[in-house]
Amino acid sequence: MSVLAFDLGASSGRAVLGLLRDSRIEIREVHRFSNNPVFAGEHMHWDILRILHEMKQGLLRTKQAGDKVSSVGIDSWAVDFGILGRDGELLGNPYHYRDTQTNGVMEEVLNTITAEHIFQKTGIQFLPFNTIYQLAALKKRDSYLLREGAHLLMIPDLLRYFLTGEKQHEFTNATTTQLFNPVMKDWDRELIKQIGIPEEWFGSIAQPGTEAGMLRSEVTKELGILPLPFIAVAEHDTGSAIAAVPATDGPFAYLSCGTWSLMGTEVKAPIINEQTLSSNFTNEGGVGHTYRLLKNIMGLWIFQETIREWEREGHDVNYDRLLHLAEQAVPFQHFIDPDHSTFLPAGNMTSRIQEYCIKTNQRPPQTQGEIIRCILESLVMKYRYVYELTEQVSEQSFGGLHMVGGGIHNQLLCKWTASALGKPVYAGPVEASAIGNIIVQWINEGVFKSLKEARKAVKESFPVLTYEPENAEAWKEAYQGYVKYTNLAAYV
Ligand code: LFR
Repeated sequence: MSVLAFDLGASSGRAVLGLLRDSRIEIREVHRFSNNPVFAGEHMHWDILRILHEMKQGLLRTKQAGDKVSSVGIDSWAVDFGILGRDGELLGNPYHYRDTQTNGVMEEVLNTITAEHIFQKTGIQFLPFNTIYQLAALKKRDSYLLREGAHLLMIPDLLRYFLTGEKQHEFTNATTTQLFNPVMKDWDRELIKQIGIPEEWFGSIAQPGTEAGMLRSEVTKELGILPLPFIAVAEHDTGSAIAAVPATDGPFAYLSCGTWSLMGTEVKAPIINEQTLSSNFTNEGGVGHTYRLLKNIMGLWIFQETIREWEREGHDVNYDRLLHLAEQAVPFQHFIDPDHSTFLPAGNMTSRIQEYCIKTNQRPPQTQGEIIRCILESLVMKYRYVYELTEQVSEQSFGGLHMVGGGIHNQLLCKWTASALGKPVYAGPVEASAIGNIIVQWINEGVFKSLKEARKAVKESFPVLTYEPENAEAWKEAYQGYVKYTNLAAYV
């Protein structure tokens, strides 16, 4: 039976229909909309009601197209949340994880609770915008949310609540808060109390692939549609994307490639030790009781922000032209560490890239081609670094890299990734998070017996392009330069 996936990204959302024809999976986009974060006063917010409105449009268009669906699932970016008041109303607009309210907060928290303690309890990497630090930021500025709030819901939980009336957390997204304890398999209430947040905000947690509410009657009446069950899928988009990696045997390395680049491997239990702590790996919950041992890499964010900046300034930002210019530029001239904290917030990327190069004694890139080349080359060098680190911490070796997500439209990126790694890249499917969302709904329905069986169907249903390394020796040599400059940057 067809199912509907809402896949919400940091800059756009879509409603995607999943259909099965002769055991092949087909997908059809029924609605796409932009998701524009909004600055209101000092803070950056998500326009959550706009997203809800667009999701309703998605339900309506599905009906208008005559498509019958048996269930619905929602996935989105992680870590962000809304707070409900005692009467169940949403209090305020959810903050965007790139909002500056968390500046310096992680460091302050780690002065009172050690990183070892938090990592031992949660196995989650230290990112300044994790839910735990966003909550500590609210506490620090004595936000009214702490006095008035009664319940916390992560973004997909919140949207599901609006549509069904059910308040329920979902496992994969819950793990990203850095407040979930994978050994206790529940919220770490001690940690929640330590940061001064009411523990009543955190309720029961659903596993991906379980039913989590019915479309509420107000919405069925408003849209003139029949009631529909909602499934708690892997509501963290990265969890859904990795569920759709078409790897059917052995340990495998993956890269979910979009605004963020998430690189790692799948493990059966979290790996929590000194090495994963010191190299800041995370253990995020996945489908079928798996965990994603991975690192966040800043990804195409720097590239996208640079293009937005040029667009505002009225420059030609034709995508193919920019990639062509980058390919023509002289290789290996300027390197940045994409994960340097200077690149996290929005705005003026070009000058930040140039400043970074000056501070690390490099000639700053000037032309569009040089700047794009610098961004993409640095990114794939970072991929090599994290790929090798993943092999070390997981004590495995991989024969290549599965790349999934919208970023693989960028063929230059895929080609350079293969060259930088000196290993083949298997690119596909593009719509991995929507497909992962869909297959988990089908696992719930019994269409697939296991994640393994579902991945096999993904492999047989979607094209996967192989990129072989080119000029691997030159890339290997240039990697030393990348390591040198990013080490230097660690001290500026
Ligand atoms: C990717 C993603 C990453 C998470 C980041 C912020 O879309 O979900 O996994 O670290 O967004 O939520």
